[in-house]
Amino acid sequence: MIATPLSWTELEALTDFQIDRINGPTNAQSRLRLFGKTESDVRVTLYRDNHAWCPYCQKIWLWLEEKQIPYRIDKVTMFCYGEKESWYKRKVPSGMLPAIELDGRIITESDDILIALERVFGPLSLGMENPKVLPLRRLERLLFRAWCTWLCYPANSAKAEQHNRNQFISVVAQVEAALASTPGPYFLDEFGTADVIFTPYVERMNASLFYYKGYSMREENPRFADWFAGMESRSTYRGTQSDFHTHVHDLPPQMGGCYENGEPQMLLNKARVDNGPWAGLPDVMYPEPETSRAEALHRVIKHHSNIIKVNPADDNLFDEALRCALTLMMTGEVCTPPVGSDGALRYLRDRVNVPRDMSIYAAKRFREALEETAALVGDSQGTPILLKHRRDQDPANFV
Ligand SMILES: N[C@@H](CCC(=O)N[C@@H](CS)C(=O)NCC(=O)O)C(=O)O
Repeated sequence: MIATPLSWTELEALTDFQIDRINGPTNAQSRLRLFGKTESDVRVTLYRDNHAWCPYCQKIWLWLEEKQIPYRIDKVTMFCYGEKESWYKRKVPSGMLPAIELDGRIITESDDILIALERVFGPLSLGMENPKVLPLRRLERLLFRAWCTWLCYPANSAKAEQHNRNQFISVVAQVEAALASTPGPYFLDEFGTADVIFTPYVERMNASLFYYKGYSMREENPRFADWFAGMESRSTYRGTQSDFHTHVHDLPPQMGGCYENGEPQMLLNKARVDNGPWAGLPDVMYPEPETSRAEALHRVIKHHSNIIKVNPADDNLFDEALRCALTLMMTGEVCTPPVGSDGALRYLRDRVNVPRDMSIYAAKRFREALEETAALVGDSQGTPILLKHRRDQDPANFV
């Protein structure tokens, strides 16, 4: 028997996913975080990007979550996704993110923000200017520069590519040595500021080098592997964590380009990140929560009319195709979507953004269901993801 897709009402009955956005676990959708305190305790507003992409914002976000400081979140559009809000330009004329408002005072520059927050709320373990943290902050910048040199500039010969790779790997060895000098998984004896500082770019390095260079930072470096596992044991980090697919397609417009090396392992990794299977990729290693499918369904139902509206395909055709994918994800029943919907399903598969839309395992389940459903009717791909800007993801379409 050929299954017919469930209706939106029937699908809605299959998820009871909900989290407490104010006092519950870290998540990208919150606008207010209280950690059991009251609104009158809020002294901080964090201005961060709508896409939960900005690495400097992730640093402040993670710090506030770890310290459990009550705060508000106001989301702002980054230039490459759409129009910057005029209210934000009045507050921060450069439009740069992140910024915070602390007791009515605007502060920009992520390091200055952390120092200002430490002065009011105390450091997260050892602070930004502690003599044990300062050399680690310098090491993080060294790693960042070696990564940019390898990833973001075209190497004009195999020798130059090898040189850039060796240079990056020699800095990674220094970071491995720093991690090995403490008994636990973190940079210092206990989790703290140094780990927060390394997190955003190490996550982006792990993704981008896997995809563009065939190099698996997490799998090839045992101390980094332990550090990632330590980070993934924290619900704060899990709430901010992105996946390989999101990072590798968000980075090029932000970094001014990412350059593939064309090596066999790179080509395999690229195909896997783009087309799946997404389960088992080294972007996440903690066990999958039981709620991942229910979370994906809940998030898609909430935004389904805008998801259908922005999709290049005919609305009715895509509505049915999307319900086929969701039916498969929730019930295992295979529903053949309308002929011609394969490109539309893959368009969405390529635009699920983690953690903005849903958490990492939910996105893997959803991408998988979209791909399996698309494959029933063809191999058309969606409109390619742009390299210069991502206005296909303009948050204005989802208000
Ligand atoms: N040095 C700054 C860098 C911040 C930065 O580069 N922010 C980027 C996003 S990652 C930005 O706001 N760009 C403007 C935009 O894209 O709208 C800091 O540490 O806060």
